[in-house]
Amino acid sequence: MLTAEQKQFYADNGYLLVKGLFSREEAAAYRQEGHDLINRIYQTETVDATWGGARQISKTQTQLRHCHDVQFYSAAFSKLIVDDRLTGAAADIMGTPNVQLHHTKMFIKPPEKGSPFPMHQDQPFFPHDNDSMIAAIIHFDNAPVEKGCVLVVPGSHKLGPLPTADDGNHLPLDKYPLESAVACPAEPGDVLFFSYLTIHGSNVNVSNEERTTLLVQMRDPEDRPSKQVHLSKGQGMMLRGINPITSFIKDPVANGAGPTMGPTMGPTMGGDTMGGSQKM
Ligand SMILES: O=C(O)CCC(=O)C(=O)O
Repeated sequence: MLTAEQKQFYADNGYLLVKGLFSREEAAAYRQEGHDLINRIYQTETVDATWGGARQISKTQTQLRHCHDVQFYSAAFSKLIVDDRLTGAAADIMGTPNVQLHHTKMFIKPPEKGSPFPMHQDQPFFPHDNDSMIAAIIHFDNAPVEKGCVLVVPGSHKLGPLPTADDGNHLPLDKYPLESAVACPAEPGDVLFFSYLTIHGSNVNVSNEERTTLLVQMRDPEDRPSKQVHLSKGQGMMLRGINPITSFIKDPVANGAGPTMGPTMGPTMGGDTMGGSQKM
């Protein structure tokens, strides 16, 4: 799926932006599906998924709309997460034929006030024994710098887990300012892959358009959770290949599957300041 050059770039940098993995037409259709879903949810839910740490970055009041486990709300997303183009690239990056779902989450960063994410590693939220975990951020619309595209620190996946700030699971804001990272502007259909050890974050959406993305977190099924945290209903679903661990069927919780977090986890559970390992 990926070229030798792309694999080498990922190995060196801990991230890879794959241009046009999906067509613009596909991205537009998924965008519509995602916005329809969020509109259905937000008729009854008004939870803002903004992290506590984000409030320290932005002087203005920002907002973030989200939905976890989107494949439980629309079959279009079930098809998307098993798409060969996505899982083939993920398999190449992780160096395994087998790709297992950890969780999905869609974010819509509203225009002019879409919330930032302080720089962080995903590892502290769901540590695993072999660090195979990667994220794939699928862009459903344009994500230039002014829309708060994702920022990464190249090569930071080689540093291992880093100490987090006292008030949450993000990195200290003074040591890891958003300005110090490399921007990954993207177009509809582009997919950004990165390791759960790669330092990343994003800035406020100050444009006049929404930024819509779906993050799919994936792992090698043989890489076991070091802690039983950040469980979700769809966790453990095979997206590609097989699960060599057959005991999973008998003991799904031991392998990481658990109750769904729902579209929103409630205002006291969200973000990086809840004192636990859950995050939006
Ligand atoms: O979508 C973004 O801007 C960043 C999301 C992110 O860093 C995360 O969910 O870990």
